[in-house]
Amino acid sequence: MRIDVVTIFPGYFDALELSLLGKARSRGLIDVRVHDLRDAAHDRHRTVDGKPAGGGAGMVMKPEPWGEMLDGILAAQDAGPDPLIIFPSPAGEVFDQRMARELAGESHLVFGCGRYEGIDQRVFDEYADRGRVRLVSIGDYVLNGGEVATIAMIEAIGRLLPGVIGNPESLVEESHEASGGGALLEYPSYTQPAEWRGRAVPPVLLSGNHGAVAKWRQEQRVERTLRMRPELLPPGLSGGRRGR
Ligand code: 6GU
Repeated sequence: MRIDVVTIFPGYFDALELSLLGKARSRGLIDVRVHDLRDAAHDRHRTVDGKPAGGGAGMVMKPEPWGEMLDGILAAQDAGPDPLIIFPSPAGEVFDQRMARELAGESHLVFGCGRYEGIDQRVFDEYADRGRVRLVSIGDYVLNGGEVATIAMIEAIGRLLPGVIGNPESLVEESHEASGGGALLEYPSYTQPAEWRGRAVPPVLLSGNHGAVAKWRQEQRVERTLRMRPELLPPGLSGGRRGR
């Protein structure tokens, strides 16, 4: 998968060189390129923002640097056949595991990270007319810009790409993955020692009874989901307690 990121803070994306994603990049599974928006701002101060038309607080990102940068990325010889441009925005559709899976099927993603009060609306309109654009939020809270949201999305998407995670089995049982028995939260995990500070590993996990372990884990998933995220429970697993 090819990923381009446009930002005025390229340093945020140094984090993508770490851990699994860093390994996936060095193995050529993900090709991430980070572009400094200011490289497309040509005045003496490399200005990327201006006062909001109509007045009001804060600053808005100017359209010209965005146009030059995105045109360059889309015109590159090695651009994907039908790139998807994602603008992280608290005003967008909410990112979840389903969207991560959907985006993991794309061949070329372009993330446009806005700062200040946002990007001039004409940038969205221009690229929506010319191709595919999505505004995506990572949750109902406000960040200072799209960078941290983009890192979260790249990590969620990247780990779903074939070959990135050594053991694909570890993907199926985790929280929010429907293939592991409904979109339930993950069960609690334990390792050695069998007792720590007077706290024992649940005996069933040391019983060697695989059926009993599977049953216990499923019960834990349902119980946890009911307690933490009742709205995720499929009807039938809730014991009729949904919304009560
Ligand atoms: Cl994608 N951007 C910003 N600035 N804030 C957010 C967000 C995105 N998602 C949640 N809050």
